[in-house]
Amino acid sequence: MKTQPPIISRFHKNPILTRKDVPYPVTTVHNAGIVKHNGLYIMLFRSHLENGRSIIGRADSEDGYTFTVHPKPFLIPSTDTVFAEYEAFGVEDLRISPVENEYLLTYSAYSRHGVRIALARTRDFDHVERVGLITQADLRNVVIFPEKFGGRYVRLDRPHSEISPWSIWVSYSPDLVHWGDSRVIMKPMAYHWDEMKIGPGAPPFKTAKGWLHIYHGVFKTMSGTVYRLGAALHDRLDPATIIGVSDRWILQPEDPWEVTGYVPNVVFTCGAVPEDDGTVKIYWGGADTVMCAGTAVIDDLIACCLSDSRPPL
Ligand code: BMA
Repeated sequence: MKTQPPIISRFHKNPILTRKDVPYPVTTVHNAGIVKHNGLYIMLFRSHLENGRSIIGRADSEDGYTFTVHPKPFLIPSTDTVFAEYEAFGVEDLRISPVENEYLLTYSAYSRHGVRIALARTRDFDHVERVGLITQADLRNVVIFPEKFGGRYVRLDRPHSEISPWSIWVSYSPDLVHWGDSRVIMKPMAYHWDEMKIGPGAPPFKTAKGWLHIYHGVFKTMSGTVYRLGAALHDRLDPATIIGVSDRWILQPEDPWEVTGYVPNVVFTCGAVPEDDGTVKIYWGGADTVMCAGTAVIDDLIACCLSDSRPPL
């Protein structure tokens, strides 16, 4: 049988960013949130320090591929108030959601109490204000929809329990601080490429057919796990309703810097930028070590979700 053509075309000069591009000492550059702000691509990437803890750096680009890293990190563990207690072991995997006139930043905050999600806001990427710690332990991978629904913010999150491992849930908030009305909307599928766990990836973006969400799915093999990317389409008016989930993955580790690195066999996304020409630039960390980019035609991703679909639950 002929294999299907790739949905995502990798940029020919991947990886687009490595630790060698960073002017302060780090051991990795990966899992970056990204957005286009006033025509400039702003990437907020995660780096491991030599003590094994993570911070967030900033890199800017005019074309979405060639990035220049700022001389100083963008976000390091807070030394203030309650955030200091819960960010003490590092900040990781930041996502950027444009909502109304600001950008909401969600990231994993690690401490001796576990991992939880912190939320910050910015309008210009120069001034950042921490808003709150918006989950208990142990949750990671929260993405906020770029629009409010019925006056409320909506997020996808990822609780885990032995009974229902690592699934995607939806929660709502009137004020970004208090979240509730939570329910599960998508689960890993048994004996499938995402059977071990799934988690929110890039903040969803709006298309003519619904909100497109690029998520990650994990498969456990005899020699470790494989992280791949998949696509799900959510209803335009009710994002808790999933219209279709692509049965096949849209990206898997293949390039040497995705297959080998700090954590082998990982492609992990925290950001995608839809363009006016009907394509989307997708960014992913390769093997928790470098940043990579690729493009896809948005209609192709939608087609995967609608015509080659598997049940979300
Ligand atoms: C997940 C997170 C990600 C990481 C991935 C692969 O659990 O820690 O940050 O990219 O594992 O190591």
